[in-house]
This record gives sequence, C-alpha cells and structure tokens, in this order.
Amino acid sequence: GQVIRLGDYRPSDYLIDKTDLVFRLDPTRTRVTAKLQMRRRAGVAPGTPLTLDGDGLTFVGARIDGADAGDNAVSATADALVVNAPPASETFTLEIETVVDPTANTQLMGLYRTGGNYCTQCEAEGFRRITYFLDRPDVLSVYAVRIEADRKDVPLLLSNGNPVENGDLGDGRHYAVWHDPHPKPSYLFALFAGNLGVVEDEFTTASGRLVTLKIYVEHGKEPRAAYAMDALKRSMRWDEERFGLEYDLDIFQIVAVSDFNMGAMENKGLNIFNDKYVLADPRTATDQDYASIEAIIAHEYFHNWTGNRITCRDWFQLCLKEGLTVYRDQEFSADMRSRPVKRIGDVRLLRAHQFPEDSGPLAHPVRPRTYREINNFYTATVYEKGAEIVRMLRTLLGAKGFAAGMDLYFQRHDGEAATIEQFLACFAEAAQTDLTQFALWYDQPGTPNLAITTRYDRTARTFAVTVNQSLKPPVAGTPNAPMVIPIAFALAGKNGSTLDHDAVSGARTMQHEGEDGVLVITEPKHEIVFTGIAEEPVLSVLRGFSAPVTRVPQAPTRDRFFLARHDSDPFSRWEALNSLAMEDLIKATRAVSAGDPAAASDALVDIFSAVAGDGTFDNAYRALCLTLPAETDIAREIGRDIDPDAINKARRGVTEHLAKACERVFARIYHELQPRNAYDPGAEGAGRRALRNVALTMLCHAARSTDLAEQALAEADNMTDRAHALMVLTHLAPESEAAAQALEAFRTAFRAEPIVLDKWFTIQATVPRAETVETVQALTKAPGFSWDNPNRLRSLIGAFATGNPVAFNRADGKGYELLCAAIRRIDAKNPQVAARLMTAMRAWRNLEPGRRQRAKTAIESLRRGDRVSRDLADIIDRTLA
Ligand code: DPP
Ligand code: ZN
Repeated sequence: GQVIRLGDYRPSDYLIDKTDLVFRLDPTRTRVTAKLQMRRRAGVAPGTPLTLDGDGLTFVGARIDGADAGDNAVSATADALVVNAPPASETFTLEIETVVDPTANTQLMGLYRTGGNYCTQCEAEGFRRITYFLDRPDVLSVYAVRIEADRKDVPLLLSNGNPVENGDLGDGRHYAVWHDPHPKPSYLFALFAGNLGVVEDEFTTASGRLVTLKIYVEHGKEPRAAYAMDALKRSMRWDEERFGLEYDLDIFQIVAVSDFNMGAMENKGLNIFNDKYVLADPRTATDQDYASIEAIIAHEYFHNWTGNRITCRDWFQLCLKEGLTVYRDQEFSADMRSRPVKRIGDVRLLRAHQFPEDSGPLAHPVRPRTYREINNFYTATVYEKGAEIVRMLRTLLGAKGFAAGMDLYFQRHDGEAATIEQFLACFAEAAQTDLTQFALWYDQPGTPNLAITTRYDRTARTFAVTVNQSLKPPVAGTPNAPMVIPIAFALAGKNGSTLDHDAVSGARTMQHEGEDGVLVITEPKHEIVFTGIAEEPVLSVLRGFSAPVTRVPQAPTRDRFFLARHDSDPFSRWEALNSLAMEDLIKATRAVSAGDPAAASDALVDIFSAVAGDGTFDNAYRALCLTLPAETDIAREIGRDIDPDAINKARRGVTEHLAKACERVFARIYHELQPRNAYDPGAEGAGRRALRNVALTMLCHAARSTDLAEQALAEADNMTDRAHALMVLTHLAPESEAAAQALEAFRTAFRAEPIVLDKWFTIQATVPRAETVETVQALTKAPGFSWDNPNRLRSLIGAFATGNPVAFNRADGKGYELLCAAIRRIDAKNPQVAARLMTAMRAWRNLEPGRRQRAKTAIESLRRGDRVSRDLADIIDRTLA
C-alpha cells in the first residue's frame, strides 16, 4: 500500500461550498445523486484537473454546470473520478450519480444495512464509498440531504442538521429533506433510515434555546434508553458549566444500531451508536456498562465542539479531536462519580493498552508522521496518551491558564480545520509560555522513564532529589530528546501531612492555587534541593499520575509501604499498594518457574488486610485497592521471556494466600454490603457492588469452593451481580455441573438479547485453562454467534485473545492458530475489525522462545494467505518488522 506522509500535506485545489445529496434507497441498488457546488481555491490555475476520491463505486454519470459531461471531460473508475479540464470559472457545479449496494457492504463503512435498516459510517474515509468527493477533513461543506424510501419498511428518514420537509411520493414511497447549516467535513455526514422506536426529551441551553432530544432504539427497547438520555442531558449541562459550550442546532439525535465497527460516531446532530453503548437496564447491564454508556454519550456529545465545530486539518491531527475529547469525557465522569476512582481506572487502561503499544512494534507518535491505513490509527496512543498530554497541559498551566487557552482555541478556530500547532499556540499565547519542548509529546513515540533518588541531610535540613529522564526509542531511529515532564509532588511528613519547605533549586517548580506543587523536568538530569526541611520526608511523586511515564527503579520498598498507608493523594496511595502487590507477584512468578509455591509477603498481607478492613475508604476505591494486577499487567512488567502459565499460577497462589489471610474481613464486607435498596446505577451503589464482588471472589478463593458464588447467582437481582457470580463460578470450577447449569440458564434467559449474550461468550472465552481453545472453537458454532457482527467477534474472539493469556498462549500454539484462522475469515468481510483483532499479537516478541516461534509462524502464514486486506497487511507488516 501507498504511504501517506504528514510532510506532503497540501491544501485542496478545489473546495465544495455546498453539497446536495439525494438518496433513492434500495436494499441492493441505492442511487445517490450528489450536486456539488465547486470552488477553485484562490491562486490555483484555472483548468487545473480535479480528482475526487471514490472507493468501490459504480459510476452512472456526471454533469458539469448542468450539461452532460462526456468521457473526455470526466473519467471515472471505482476509486476515483477525474475532471480533466474543469471550467475556468471560479465556481461551477458538478453533479454525479452513483449506485451502491448497501446489502453487500459487509465492511460497515459507507452506506450499509443493519437489522433491515440503512445506516452510514463515514469516519475516516467511508464517504467515498457513497459518492465521489473531496473526502478529506479540511474540505468543509454545507449539506442538504433528501432521502427517498419505501414508507412501510422505512418510515424513519434521518440525516444531519434540522428537518426541512417531508412528504409522499406515491407508489408507497415517501421522502424527507434535512439541512445542516454548519459546514462540515464529509466524515461527519450521516444517514439513517429504517424502522425504530424513539424516546424523546428536551433540553434548554444556558442561553434559553430549546433543543429536542431523540434517541432511537429497537421497538420495545425504549425504556432501556432512559439512562443514555439522562447522561446526554447531564453532558450538555456540564459542557456549558465547565467549558462554556452550548449546543447549536434545534435537534440532537442518537440512533442505536447493532452492527457497528466502533463504539459510536459523532456525526453532526445525528450520532450513531453501537447499541451496546445506549441500552441499559438493571436486568441486562452491569455497572461497568452504565459507566461506559455515560462516558461515550458524553464523548460523542463533546465532539460537537472538539471535533465538529473545530475539526482536524488532516488525519495526522486525529489526536487534536480525540485526545482532547477523551480528556473532556474523563473529566465529566470524574465529576459525575469519584475522581480518584476514575483516575485509577483510566491509568490502569492506559498501562494495559497504551504502554504496550508504545513499547512494541506498533508504536507511533501521538501525532503520527506516516500511515498506510488511517483506520489503524484509532489507537490507545492517539486517544489515551493524547488525553494525557492535554491533562499535562492543564497541570502545567493551572486551571486558569488552561481555561484561557481553551477559550482562545474556541474563539480563534471555530469553524476551521486545525492542527496541533494551532492548538498549542492558543495555550502558549493565553498563558504566555513557551511550549516548543512540550510539543515533543506529540512527536516522540515511547514511554519516558524516570529514575528518582532522594537524600535527606539532617544537619543542613536539606532534601535532595535527583531525577533522570530517559526515553528508549521503541522503533529504531525514532527521536528521544528530553521532554517536559510535570511531576506533581509532596514531601510527606510522619503522618502523611505535607511538609513545608523554604526554597527549591535545580528545577522550575510551580504551585497553582489549590493544587499540588509541580516539579517541571526538562533536562536529562536534575539535582533538585529543598531547603528548610525539618524532618526526614518521604517523597510522593507523580501524584494523580501527572505524566504518562514509567518509574524504574521504583521508590524504596520502605517508602512505598509508608505511602500506601499515609499518602494524602488517593491515586498515589493506590499506586504504592499496587506496585507492592506487583513486586510480590513477580517474585511469585519466579518462584513458580523454579518449582516453588507462590506466596505473598507478610508485609503485603498486613497492608492488604489493613486496606480491606478500613471503612474510611470509599467502597469503589477499596475495591480497586484490593484487586491484584491482572496477568497481562504482570506480563508487561516482566517484559521478556514471558511464560503465561507461570504468571497465572503465581497470581492464583498469591490471591489464595491473601484471601485466606483476610478471610474474616472479606466475610464481614460481604455480609455488611448486602443490597438494601433497589438497584441504582449511580456511583454509590456501584461502589458497594464492586467491593462486595471483590469479597465474593476472595471468599471463593479462600474456601477453594464456589458455593458462595452459586448462592450469589441465585440471589442476584441485577446483571452486575449476576455476571460477576457467573464469571467466578465458571472460572473457578469450569468442569462443574453447577457452572454448566448456570451458563445454560443464562443463555436461555438472554438468547434473544445479543448484547447480553456477549457476556456469556466472554465469560467462557476467558476461562483461564488450556481447554478454552476448544471451547472457543465450539462457541463459534453456538446459536447466537455470528461472524458478521463486530460485537460478537469482540466478545468471543477478542476476549479470548486479549483477556485469556493462558489459553491464547497455549504452549502448542493452537491459540494463535485459532486467532489467525478467525482473522483470515473476518478479513474477507470486515478488514477494520480483522486488523484490530490482529493487534492482540503485537507483544509476540516478549514471549518465551517456544511460544515466540509459534506465534511468529502463525502470523507469517496468515500474511502469506491470498487477499489480505490493506488494513490487516499494515498491522501484520508492522508487527513482524
Ligand atoms: N467515533 C469515534 C470516536 O468518537 C471516532 N471519532 O472516538
Ligand atoms: Zn472520539
């Protein structure tokens, strides 16, 4: 495939001021007429040829300024339309007719069918699968859309913007016209047509405008959209209060569909969602589902300003909208729930997904410089690390400086397609600071490491802190200049209270009102000295995870035990505890490899039981503290020659040891936290359930029995408890009759509810034992599984490959073979999903030699297959490079 380079960016020679689309919907032969008001950009020579993008299109005809364009004037292939000699006038109209087959569209990009309905997905380059266009984000156009369809089967005709008119066409057909006054790039175009139920509400903006809100879901599922509607209204209010941003159309619509490659899509005024992120009620959705719905509804809504009104100049700038919008949705969820709990969850995700990406063969800068397939860059690095960069800006500039920069950004670039440079310039100007070095965060791949040592001088009353930063280029030849690293810190005295100091030398420090002090690291090495320190402090650093870095070596064990008990920052306290648990898990893994039993240290047992029994903590926070790092976390920490079996045994051994040692505390928690009130998806109730379910898991480990899980399953009156108990039962006693019966009961109860049945697939796909390879194979033939639906594929194949280290990495390589065979099959229909599943193999080089070789063989033989898509080839080639 062809490589696209950031350095090659040129503005388009032609622009499209207005786009009039007519869709005559038909299941297999939909006719699309596009009337484009073209304008030659100033300075471009008259008659310069015009090339429009296409992808798999059937060309019918074209007219220029109302006259038929002959073969000499226009040449069209499936993938491009060239106007060889456009009119010399500055503006002209170009009318194009194409035919597309929505039923045959299994890629789910462009116009496709889902559940008998018509749906579009255009980001990044799906619009060119509908008509020929300048399908690039810096071409902004005003759209008017007319949709015609059969009235009986397709009563609902939706597109972006405001409804203009609708009516009857005779012959059982009808039409509707939509107009979106806001110029937008083609990737934000949307059409939905079909038959769905609707939930309606309204919202009055801060300035008093009334907005109609509609969420469309399958008939009969309307009650399950209530939480999404509530989350939408809270998002709209929050964006006004926190960022001063109001909604800008008379109507905001969300459509939930069952076949969708992503989580959701922020099309202007008409968001299209994977129904898994809309539908929820206590019977079918877990607390995690509710939290995801809240976050994604907010994320897509927030895109209206960060993404839609200010979009990206080109796809290299994807993080401009995604990193910023993730930061915004993280802040929203933090405000709606517990801030520390949200932060810990986000950091765990960052470490689980972004850190490995950033240290492996798929590493890329937050703003990539080249790509072969842009679909493969909707990554944890662009999204999550992109959000961390925005968070660091906020830390460096303080609340006021950050707000001033955001305000300037909205004021200056509203209506434009912008770049990272323009974004940063707003903060540099508003806060009067130089962000040149800071900008390296966008350009240098890899996770910087900090090595930090301290020395207290009692006589001089000084505390010296040495900080070394380093960046190992993840890909040979990538740059690794020193970065700007904000280290939020505190010097903790005896009880964890923050000690004062007189002066600091050796690094710039900042102290924004009401926030932690920040050491600003800019050099490879800083020797920082605090004076006037009355007692020996313990250094608490990277509070709130103030920068996306690693810290090797860790702080001295003694300090971490102190911080795990006393740090006044809840994140850092969790971090200390987590790193101590990790240390024991790694020791236990070595022990297992040497044929010894796995155990936790006495000190870990002590602190673990102290946290378990500490009722002053918030329940959700306590649940996080008592959750040991996952097997994949341990593998990442070990880094090389990984033996997943040893890690699994070690983690199980440490878990059992801790569970037995704290059995009484867990029993108390389990009984004290019995549900008292009806299910409420809010943070309070979710926290109670989270802690109680941790206790349940531990009690089953302690007793080496699943009796309690069986009992919990029988008593569960909501999906959170039900799915958790089923998971514990199935994972701890996969051979048992009880597990078999419980799985069957679950399947029967939810056989007609695919997104609920997905939990059933995932629980079975993640049973940590070798035989799961065969189970997964069998489940691909189970009723309810489908090779065509992305949610099914992710919940079975994806969960197996990313959530089951033991079975996926089975020593005989059968797990890799299963994944590669599945990917081959999926790739023929949906390359985007196939390529995403392939990223599960990115860490193959870190495995022990036997598995490494088997993994490599499986990847190579997949690559040799015929007709590998560009998406998949791109991932495989980088994975093997
Ligand atoms: N819909 C995806 C998101 O919101 C891509 N824009 O992140
Ligand atoms: Zn997004």
